[in-house]
This record gives sequence, C-alpha cells and structure tokens, in this order.
Amino acid sequence: MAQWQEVSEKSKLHPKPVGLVLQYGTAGFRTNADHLDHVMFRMGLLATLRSINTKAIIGVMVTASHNPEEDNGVKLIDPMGEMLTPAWEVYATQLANAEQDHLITVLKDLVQKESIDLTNQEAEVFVGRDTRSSSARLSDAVLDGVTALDGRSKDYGLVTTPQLHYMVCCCNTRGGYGKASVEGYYSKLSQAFIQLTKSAPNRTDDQKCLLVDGANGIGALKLREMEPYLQGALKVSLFCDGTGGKLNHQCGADFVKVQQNSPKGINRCCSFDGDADRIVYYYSDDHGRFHLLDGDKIATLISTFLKELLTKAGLDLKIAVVQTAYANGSSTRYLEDTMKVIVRCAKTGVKHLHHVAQEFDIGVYFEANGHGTVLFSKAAEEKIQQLCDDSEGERQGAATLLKNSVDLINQTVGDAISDMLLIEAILAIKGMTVQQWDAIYTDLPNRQLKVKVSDRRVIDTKDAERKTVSPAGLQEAIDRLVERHQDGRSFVRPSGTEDVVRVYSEAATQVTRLLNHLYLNQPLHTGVFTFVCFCVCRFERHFIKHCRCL
Ligand code: G16
Repeated sequence: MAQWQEVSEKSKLHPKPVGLVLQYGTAGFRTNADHLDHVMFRMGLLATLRSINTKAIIGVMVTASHNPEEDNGVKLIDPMGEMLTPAWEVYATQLANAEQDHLITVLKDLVQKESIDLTNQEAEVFVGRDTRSSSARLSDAVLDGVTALDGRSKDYGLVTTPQLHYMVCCCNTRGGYGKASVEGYYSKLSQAFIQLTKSAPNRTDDQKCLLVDGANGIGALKLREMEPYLQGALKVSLFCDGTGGKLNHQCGADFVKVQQNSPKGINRCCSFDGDADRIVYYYSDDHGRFHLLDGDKIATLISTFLKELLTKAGLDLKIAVVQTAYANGSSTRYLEDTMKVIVRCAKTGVKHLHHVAQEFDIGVYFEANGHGTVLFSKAAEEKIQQLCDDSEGERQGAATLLKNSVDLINQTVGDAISDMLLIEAILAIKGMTVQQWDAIYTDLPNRQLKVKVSDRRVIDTKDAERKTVSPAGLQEAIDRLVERHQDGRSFVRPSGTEDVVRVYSEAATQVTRLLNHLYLNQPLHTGVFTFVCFCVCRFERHFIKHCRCL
C-alpha cells in the first residue's frame, strides 16, 4: 500500500536511536529532548490511528511538565479530554520502541488488532506545546506523523496542557463543553469566576490579589493573556514568569511541594508547574515558617464547599474524594472522620484517579502534588440545573453557586488556572483566609525524595502502590521500621516520569537522627525516611547481585 511506503520514507527523517527503549509512563513519554524526535513522529501516527478508531479528534501535547528544561515528553488526549486509554498506552510503547525496519509491521499489527479501516476514514489531531526550547521542533515531528497517514491537524501552538484537553473535549462535544479556542476557555472560566465572587460582596482588596509562581513556563504566559477577561475580579502578580529564570528551576509546584519551601523571598502565593496542570498554595507565618497547602488541602477545601452547598440545596448526591498513597494521613482522617466523605485511594497518575472519580455523582480528585479536578456526572449536572430553574430562596442560591462552580471547573483534567480561580472564589465566599484554610487540619510531618538507583524496575508494587511486592523482603523491612513510629507510614515506588525511585514517609513527629546527617545531610526530618532510602539502595544492590548470580 502506497501509504505504508510513505510512512516508511518519512520515518527515516525521524530516526530512532538504535537500542533506545522507552516506556509510556505515568503521563506519557519523558526523557531528554534529544532522544524524542522519533517518538513524536510515531505519536503523530498513533494519534491519527486513534482518531480513525474513535471517529473523534485526538490531542497530542508536547511537554515534560514538571521535569527539567532539558527533558521533553508527550501526553496523548482521548476524545472527552481524558488521558489516553491504557490499552493504547501499550501500542504507544510498542511503536516508540520498534526499530526502523519493524515499524510498519508494528503499525499493521495495531491496525489489524483494532480493526481500523484506513480507506476513506477521516482523522484529526490537535497539537499543542509548552515553552521548552525543544518543543517547537518536536511538535513539528508530531505534525509530520499525522500528515504521513493523511490525517488533518490543527496546531494550537503554545497552550497549557489543560487548555488542549479543553479544546479536544469542546470539539468532540460540538461546543457542548464550550468554545474550542483559548478565548473560549478564558471567557468561560472568567465569567463563572465573576459570577461566583458576586456572592462574596465583602471581599477585601487583599483577597482580590494573588501572587502566582508561573514556574517560568506556559502557565505564566497564559495567565497573563487571561487577566483582561477577569475584569479586575482577581489581580494577579506573576513571578517566575519566564522572563528571566529557567523552567521549573527552584520554582514551580513540584519544587515547592517536594522541597517544602517557597521560591526565594516569596510569601503568600501559589505555584503552577511547567505545563500548568498542577497548583499548590503556601504562605509564611509571622515567624517566617513555611506553610504548604497541597493537593490534599485543596481537595478538602473544595469538597467541604461542595458538600455544604449540596446540603443547602437539599440535593442528595454522592460525593467522594479520590487520593493516592501520597495523601497525608491527617487529610484522609479528616475527610473520613470529620467530613464523613467517602475516600478512595488510586495509583499515582491522574488518569487513575479520574476513572475512580467517575464512579460518583461528584468526584473530587487530587494528588498531593496539586494535580486534580472535580467531576460531575451528567445526572448530577442536570439535577443542579433543574434546581436553579425550579427553586427559590436559599436553595436556589446554593444551586446557582453549584452551577457556577461546574462552569469554572475544567473537568477534562487538573488545571492550575481553573483550580486557582475556584479556590479564590471559595475563600472569598466563605470569607476565609489562607491561614484559616490551613488550620482545618494539621499535616503529619512528611518527606518525599527521589533516590537514583541503577534500575528502578526492580521495584514492583501493589495495593495502589502502598506496598512493595519485589524485591522480596523490602516490604517487611519497611514495616519493621515504620512500626517503631507513631502514625508512621512509608512506601517506595518507581517513578513513571523520571529515572528515579520515589520514597515517601510520614509520622506523628519529626525525629533527628544521626543517620540523617550521615546519609542525606538533612538536618531534621522523619527518621523513617532515611532508613527507607537506605533500604531501597541496599535491597536494590542485593537484588541485582542476586540476578547476576542467576
Ligand atoms: C505527572 C502525572 C501525575 C504524577 C506525576 C509524577 O505529572 O500527570 O499524575 O503525579 O507525573 O509521577 P511519577 O511519580 O510517576 O513520576 P506532570 O505534572 O509531570 O504531568
């Protein structure tokens, strides 16, 4: 077939480094930008086939989000704006790793397995990219892949990841979710925000101003573009806006969450990540102590607000919060015991949380790192709309607030801009300061760090990544260490976006131990953490040695 000939010829312009093996991970492919040209071309091919297969528009976002500037990556977006379905992640990995002379065989195999009819089929792919210097050439490679299979493409250029998710959903619902343009996105969210904050007439000037760390990335650019649409309802002071510093370097949501520190010299504000799909809030108290309000605190604020409105509106809708293993134990306890909300735990990766959240009328899902959103079932949205139309007084007021919240939330994926506006609106309506929000519950002291090991794949997990299955003996060793600490909890898991193993620990108190100084040179943090890091490295060495013996 002439088409395969063309694909084969064009793919030679995007050669795969021989022997390079990559995995479609937590959120697509990620590695050093120099190794990704062939992956991008092939993801253009894959998105085109997926578009034919689903008879819908598919999105391809070129970004490595929170990773360093030198990296890049790609996230694929399914028809309703959700992440690529897991079955196709397998195809993505096979395609990315096929050596040049096997590429067509792998493609034909996929076409046959999914019964894709390549004749007279229309395909359309939306492409977007972040501000990394490598992103323009890599998104050209995606476009090349789409053209090679005769697909149509629309290049949205510089957009945040959530904006591209929004565009895909808008087009596939024929405008049902909004207008498929950045202006449509800005108008929809701004109008909903303005309406919501009308319910807070006593908002002080202080509450109308917010410091935003744009991670030196696309979020800064887009928030600046959006400001006029907000008509003064929120005054944003942007820093790390990309004019001076390096992307994600000592700034951004990941830096703030992991280092538990604010970018230099900054007080009350929020931070986005490199592609603006995550957000965390923080402030310094009068003693200069740093306070982080992460995804858990955000989920608590939003679910409390929604639950109160449901009660006022007299609506019997099932609301749940979905978290991951990283959720602070205090947040889970508060949600379950005080808020009486259903809490579920999913594997890391918003794609996993999204699916669990879909099981409820209202599913609030957030990873502790600030990645998340809220999903409303179709039936829930209809009931809210009906109550807005049919009721009066306090019930109608609550229903209207719920309706405006639905409009403000980007339900396709976690969205730093949309989340920020929702949080600001809730704080204004509840007349709450960031300090009062922070005081809802007290986080257990916790630490999260990356450990570089020679092969992160030796670690396998179960129970939503809260327990390790292999190497044998590691979990027992962790358990022995953890049980010595009140409210202790710890787990290890291989990262799906970086070549590292992540270690998380929390306990009732922070303990200074000599080992902290010896191994990590960290003056004060949960003692368990050091031990677990130590265990991971020790077990990995043991395991690898064992394998070699075999
Ligand atoms: C991505 C995913 C998140 C995940 C994070 C870290 O975030 O979308 O769901 O929490 O990676 O994943 P891991 O611990 O497996 O490296 P982003 O913002 O980088 O796209």
